[in-house]
Amino acid sequence: MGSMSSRGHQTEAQVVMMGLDSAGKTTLLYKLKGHPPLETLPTIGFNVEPLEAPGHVSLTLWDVGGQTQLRASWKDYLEGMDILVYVLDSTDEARLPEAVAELTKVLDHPNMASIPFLVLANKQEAPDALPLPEIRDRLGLERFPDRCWELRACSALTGEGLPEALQSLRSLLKSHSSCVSR
Ligand code: G3D
Repeated sequence: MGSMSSRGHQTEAQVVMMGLDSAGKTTLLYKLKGHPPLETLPTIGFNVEPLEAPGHVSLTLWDVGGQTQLRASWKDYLEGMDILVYVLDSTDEARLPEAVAELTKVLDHPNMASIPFLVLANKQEAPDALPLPEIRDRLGLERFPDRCWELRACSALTGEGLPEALQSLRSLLKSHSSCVSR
């Protein structure tokens, strides 16, 4: 179970961000932090950054490397997390089945049983991005009717969709207690 806490109006939460390599996790992390675009290198291990989100939400974001050889350690990051953000590259149709299979593996882990999750269909500004309804169909998340989750379109490059993604994050964190009691 997570370590979410409230101090007055402030909510503090641990957020783990996963997804295949090149999905855009590091770019997203830096965009949310307000850093200018930077050249990213594949994440070996993890990046961790604090983030003050609107609505008095104080997040600690764990950006976990997504290369094949690092995925076996994903489960180690689930302990103590309040929410999972799973980032998809909407332009990478070829690896979408692999991305869905990896997400399913994470969701099947016992530590994820009561944790809400937000799927971000990233790179939506790209002309070859798969549209959100198609991604929704291909994810097949209806298989998890008793879980708290949302799917959002965004672009870590332009920042489009990120305020809405943070809004979803906030409402999923609020629903955390009802997920736990299920
Ligand atoms: P990762 O941390 O998930 O491995 P990165 O992914 O953040 O390193 O991003 C991988 C590549 O995708 C980078 O390009 C980055 O600029 C690009 N990218 C990230 N987000 C977006 C987005 O929203 N739109 C588009 N078009 N590209 C994005 P390079 O060329 O440096 O490999």
